[in-house]
Amino acid sequence: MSPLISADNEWSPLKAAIVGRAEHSAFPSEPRAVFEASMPAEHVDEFRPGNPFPADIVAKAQVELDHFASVLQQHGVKVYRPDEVDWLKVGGYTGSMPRDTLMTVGNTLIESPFAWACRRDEVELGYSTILRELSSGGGPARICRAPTILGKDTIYDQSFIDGTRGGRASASSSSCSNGTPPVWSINNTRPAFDVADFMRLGKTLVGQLSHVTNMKGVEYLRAQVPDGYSVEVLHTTDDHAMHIDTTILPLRRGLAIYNPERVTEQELRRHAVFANWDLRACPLKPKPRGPPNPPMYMCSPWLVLNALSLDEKRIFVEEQDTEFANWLKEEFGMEPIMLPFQHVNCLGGSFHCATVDLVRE
Ligand code: ABU
Repeated sequence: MSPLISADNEWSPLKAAIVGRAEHSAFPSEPRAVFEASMPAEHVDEFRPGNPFPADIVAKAQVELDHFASVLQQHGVKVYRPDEVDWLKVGGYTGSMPRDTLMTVGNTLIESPFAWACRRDEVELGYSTILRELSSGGGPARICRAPTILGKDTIYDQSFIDGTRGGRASASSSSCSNGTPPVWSINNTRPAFDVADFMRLGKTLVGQLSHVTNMKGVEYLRAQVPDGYSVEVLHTTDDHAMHIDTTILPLRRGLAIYNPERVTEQELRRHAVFANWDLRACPLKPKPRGPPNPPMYMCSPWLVLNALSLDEKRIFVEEQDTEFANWLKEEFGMEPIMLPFQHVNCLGGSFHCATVDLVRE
C-alpha cells in the first residue's frame, strides 16, 4: 500500500499535497503590538476583529488556488482541499495558508501549536476531513495534534497586550544587525510555533525563532519528529521574522538559495547539513508590487522566494516574477511553471505557504 504521509524534503517529486482555499478569509486579530512587530507597517490598521479581506481579492484568490490545484493534478499530484469554513464567523483567519498549520516529517504529520489564538482551531475546523482520510489509509501514518492549552494562555506578556511595550519600537529594524537579540512578541511560557518556521532538508530540519515560534516550540518539535530526525535553529537576522520560507529556498539536495537580508552564508555553513551545499545569495532585490497589483497585506517583496518545487527541476513561481524565474533557468537549469497567484499573495503567502506536501517520492 503506498503511504499517504511520506515526505522529508522540499524538492523530491511531489505526489500528494494539500492546497488551501480562500473563502471567508479574515484579517487575523491578536494584540495590535503583535502585528506592529511582524506585519508591513502600512497595513497594521487592517488587523482587527471582524475585518474580512476584500471580497474581490478573496474571490480571485480562490480562482488562483483552484487553478493551481488543477495544474498539480495534471502533473499527477493527488490534491486534498480543506473544508470550507466561515473564518469571519468563527474569529479565525484563513484556509489558504496550510503550510503554517501542518508539516509532514517522514510518516508523521505535525500540527502547529499556534502562538496566535485566532488560529488555534484552524486544523480542527478546516482539516478534520483530510486528517480522517489520512489516518484511515492503513499505511504507517502518524498524526500529531497540537497540545491543549490548559488554563489561561500566557504566550503574550501583559505589556504586549495592553500596548505599553512592543510593536516596531521594540522590534527595531537594526537590533539584529547590532548583535542585540530581537524582542519577539511571544514569550517562552509554553511551546509555540508555526511549522512554516521550519524547512525540511532530509533527516535535518532547520528553523528559526520568530514572532510565532519560541524555543519551547523547537523543543516540542524535537520531541515529535520521528526517530532519526533532528531540528536545528538558524540565527537569522530579521527582527520581523515570521516564517522561514522567504529566507531559504532549497532547490535540490546540495543547492539552496538564501535571502542575504535575512541570513548569512556563514551562519548556514555553521550547520553540518549544509556542508558541501552550493549556497547562493539571491542576487535580485525584489521590488514591492505597487498598484494596480493588489496590496501585500502580510508579506514582504521577498515572497518571490516562496516557490514550490514539483521536483528537482520544475518549480511554481508567481507569473509576475519573471526576473527571478529567468535567473533560476539560466543559473540552475530550472524549469519554472509560471502561474497567477497575486491575490493569494495578499492573504499571506505564495505557492509554498498555500500547500502542505504530504507525499514526495
Ligand atoms: N508567510 C510568509 C511571508 C514571509 C515574508 O513576508 O517574507
